[in-house]
Amino acid sequence: MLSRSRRNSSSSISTPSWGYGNSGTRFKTFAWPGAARNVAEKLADAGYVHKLTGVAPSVAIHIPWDKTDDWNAMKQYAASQGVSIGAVNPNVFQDSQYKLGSITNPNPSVREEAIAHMVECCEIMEKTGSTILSLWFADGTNYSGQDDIRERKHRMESALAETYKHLPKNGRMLIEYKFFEPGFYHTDFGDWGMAYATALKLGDQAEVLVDTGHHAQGTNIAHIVAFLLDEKRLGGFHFNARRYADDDLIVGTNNPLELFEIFVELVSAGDLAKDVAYMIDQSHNIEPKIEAMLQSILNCQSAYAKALLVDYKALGQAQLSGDVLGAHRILLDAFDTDVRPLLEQVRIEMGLRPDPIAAYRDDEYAQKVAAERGTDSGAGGGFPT
Ligand code: RM4
Ligand code: MN
Ligand code: MN
Repeated sequence: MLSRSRRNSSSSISTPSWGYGNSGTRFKTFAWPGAARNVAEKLADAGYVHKLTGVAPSVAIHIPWDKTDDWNAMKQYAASQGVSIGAVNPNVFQDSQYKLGSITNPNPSVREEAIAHMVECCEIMEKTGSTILSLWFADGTNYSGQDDIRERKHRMESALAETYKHLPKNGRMLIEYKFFEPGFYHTDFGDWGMAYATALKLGDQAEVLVDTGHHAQGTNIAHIVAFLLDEKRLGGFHFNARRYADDDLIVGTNNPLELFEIFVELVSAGDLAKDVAYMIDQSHNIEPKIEAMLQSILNCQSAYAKALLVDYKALGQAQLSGDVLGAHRILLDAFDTDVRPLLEQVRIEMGLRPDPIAAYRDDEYAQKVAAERGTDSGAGGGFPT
């Protein structure tokens, strides 16, 4: 995501359609003037973000939030906005029948519905040219004894095996995990190990997706990343920042060092990281949506650029000689470098404005869409008032 000259997956990052619309907490959704109201507006905003940054050429979609009856038209429209359709995310958590789970539900007919939806998403991949089926399940329980955990595991494995058969030839299934919420006793994919073990059973097209917001306090995510890279099962990321829970804040804002450490693992793994899909998974509550997305991309670029500056040769020598703090300082030297001038230079070479946020603030896009789209009165959300 640094420059055109490094054209592999690390040169780009995907933005989520849901990050452009109104979203909030369970207390309140504050409507943002000009927030995208439908998938066309989301794609237009994503196209604008790509125009300013040059590194966000695809948009992840969530089904049914972004459902259309003419996928070809959506694909064409996305192309007209300068973007393509990225990961397809099935939604098996919002319908009433999913109260006790989707693919792990004790009721076989609910499981069938969930599988049918995922198969439909595989078809959407074919129609839109997407290569990623991105799976996250709200499945879990709230109380010990509520359901048979091993039975649920079997149900989940058989549902994913069925879905796997429908992946497009070049398609990948990325399995996301989360240690809590909405299930609080257990979640069926509680950590990376469960996602990894399942991916191994399914086959080469199944990999693990690391959402940076889905770990317990203090978890070393860089370690998980290194392990999965080495096992060739790191499929991709959902970037965001967390302080307490699954906060979905702007990535890199509250723990830039952690983000840098993750990128160090990716850069030092070389070709092992070449197919990793970089995606943002954020929903913005009080922030301007487009500006939040721009800031997220910039923060990822900074972390990546700093990771590229690490003197890996010297690092290896320090490690072998047991120079604990010397090795650590080699990382800090890179982390403490101001990479903004370098990134500005890269953007100028790409024909872009050096500072995408300044460009956005000087431009009239935000005012234009606010005037056209208005402030959505339906964005109440939260507890009923
Ligand atoms: C989950 C998870 C998924 C996202 C949903 C909306 O916490 O991060 O990736 O699709 O939220
Ligand atoms: Mn996620
Ligand atoms: Mn999440």
